Amino acid sequence: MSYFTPDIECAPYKKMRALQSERLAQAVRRAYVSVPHYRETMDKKGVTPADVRTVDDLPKLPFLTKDDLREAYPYKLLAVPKSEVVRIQSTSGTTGKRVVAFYTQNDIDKWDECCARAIVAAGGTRDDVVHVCYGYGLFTGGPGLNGGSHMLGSMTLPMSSGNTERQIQFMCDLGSTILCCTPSYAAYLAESIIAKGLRDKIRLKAGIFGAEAWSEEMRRDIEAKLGIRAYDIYGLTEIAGPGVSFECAEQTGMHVNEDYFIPEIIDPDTGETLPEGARGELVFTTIAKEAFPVLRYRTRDICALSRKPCSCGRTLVKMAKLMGRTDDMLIIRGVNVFPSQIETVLLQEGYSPNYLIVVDRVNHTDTFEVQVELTPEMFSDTVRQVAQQEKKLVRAMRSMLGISPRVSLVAPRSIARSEGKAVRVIDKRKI
Ligand code: DLL
Repeated sequence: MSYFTPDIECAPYKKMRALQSERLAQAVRRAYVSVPHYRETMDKKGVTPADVRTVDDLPKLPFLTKDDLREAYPYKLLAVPKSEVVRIQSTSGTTGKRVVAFYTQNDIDKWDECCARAIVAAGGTRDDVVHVCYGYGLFTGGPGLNGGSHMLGSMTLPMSSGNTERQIQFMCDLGSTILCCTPSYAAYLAESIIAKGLRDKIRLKAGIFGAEAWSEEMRRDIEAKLGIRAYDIYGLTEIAGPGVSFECAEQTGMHVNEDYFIPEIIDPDTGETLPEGARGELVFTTIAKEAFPVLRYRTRDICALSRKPCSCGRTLVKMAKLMGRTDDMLIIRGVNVFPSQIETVLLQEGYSPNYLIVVDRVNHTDTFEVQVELTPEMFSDTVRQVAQQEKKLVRAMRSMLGISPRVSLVAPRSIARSEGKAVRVIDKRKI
C-alpha cells in the first residue's frame, strides 16, 4: 500500500482528534480577530473563541451559509491582507453573486497536497501520465488536480475541458494513464473512444472523477468501457476545491483530509448534529486555511460519515457516495426525487447514463417526464417493442421513486453531452 502522508492518513483517531482540536481553536481565534462576520455572528450567539477548545465544542459555533458567502462578496471574508493572496477561484453559479475564495501560497500548497493524496490513493506514482480535463480557470477542478499531479511529480497534461477529438488523440499518443474529469464527461469519452475503435490504443488504468453526483452503476459502466478503476473525488470551491475527500482502492466512500477539514452531519431542518452513520447535510470547517477560513459551512450536500476500519489502512473518516444536494432534490407531486435514483434505474435496466428530467406544472398538477436514449441495439426495434421498453422503465422507476414518470425513449446520442458538470434537470415550474 502506498500513501502520500502516512503519518496523517493512517494516524490513530486520538492523535488526529488532538491535532484537529489544536488547529480548530487556533482557526476560530484567527477568524474571530480577522473577519468581522465571524465576530458578529459569534457575539450574537454568545460564543467566544475561548469556548471552542476541542472538536466537541464545534456545535457551539454558528453556521455559515451560501447566502452569507454571497453577501460577503468580494472581500468581506478575507482573513489576510490582500498582499498575501496569490490566487482566487470562484463558483460556477449562474444566478446572483458568485462566491470568490482566496488562497495564500500556503493554502495552495496544502490543497495540492490533498490532491496528491487523492492521486496516490488511486494508484498514481511519479511514473504516471495524468490527463486533466476538468476545466481550468475559475473552476477549481483543473488547477486542483494539476497541482496535485505536479506535487507528486507525475507528467501532467493540462488539457482542460472540451475538444474531445484532441483529448483522445493526446490520450493515445502520450499514453495517459490517469484520467481526471467529471464522470459524465468520462462516460462521453468512453463512448467516443469505443465509437472510433480506439479502445485498444488507450493506456488508462484509473480515473479520478467528481464534481457531480454519480451512481455505483455509472462507476461500473465507465470502468467496464475504459478498462480502468474509477475513483470518486469530492470538493467544493468554498472549502478548497477537489481533494477535500478522495477514494482509495476499497472504493467504498471518500476519506476526508481531516488534518485540514472537519466534517459534520446535521439534520437540515433542525441544524442538530447527527451521530456517525446518520444521513444528513454535510457541514465543513477548515482548520488550516489562512486566506479564507470557513467555519461550519452548510454545503447542502447529503451524505453520511463512517469510521469503519478501511482495508487501505487509512484512518481518515469516510464520506459515503453523495446522494445529491438538498437543492437538487425535486419535489414532484409531493414526492422527493433525486436525479441519482433515476440514473441508478437506467443503468440497472441496461441504458446509458444520458437522460434528461423535464418537470412542469399543467393545470396545477406536476408533470414529470424522463427522456432516455435508446441503446443502439434497440434503435431498430419496432414501435411496439419500444412502447414495451418504455412501460418496463416506467414500472422500474415507479418502484424506485414511488411515482411514475412519463418515459420518452429518444434516438441514441440525441441528448446533449456535457464537457463539465452534466445538466440533468429542466424544471419549468421555477421559470
Ligand atoms: O465541483 C470541485 C471539484 C472539482 C470536485 C473536481 C471534484 C472534482 P464546485 O463547482 O464549487 O466545486 O461544486 C461543489 O459539487 O457541493 C457537490 O454538490 C458537488 N460535488 C463535488 N464533488 C462531488 C462528488 C467542485 N464527488 C459541489 N460527488 C459540491 C457528488 C459532488 N457531488
